[in-house]
Amino acid sequence: MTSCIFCKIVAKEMPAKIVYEDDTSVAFLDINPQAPVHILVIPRKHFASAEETEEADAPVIGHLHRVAAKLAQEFKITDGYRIVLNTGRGAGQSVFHFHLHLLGGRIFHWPAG
Ligand code: DGP
Repeated sequence: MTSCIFCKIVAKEMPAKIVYEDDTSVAFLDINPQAPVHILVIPRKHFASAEETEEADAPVIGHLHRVAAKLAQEFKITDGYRIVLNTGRGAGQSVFHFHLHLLGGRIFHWPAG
């Protein structure tokens, strides 16, 4: 999708601090970190949000979670980390290309705000 900033990061048309990439996913540091470790894990394929996913996307979504878990080990935040999937403006989604937030390195409270 040409107007999508995350598609531009995937295509390397926009800079980002990429920490991992493979055939289906790209992970990079969030530009506005909310924790000492704040990484976005996204699919190369564009879908706007969880609301737009189809059954065929399930393996990709599962893979993103595996990537997040591996990055949690690499970034040494396995004491306690949070994977967040904001879906829709009411939940704070501001970029409409599916992405997992991987947050760690601080204490998290529950329920989330
Ligand atoms: P959300 O609000 O759940 O849609 O999260 C979008 C996140 O994306 C937000 O934490 C800030 C981050 N972000 C927005 N634009 C850019 C960008 O151009 N580069 C990077 N690295 N992160 C971005």
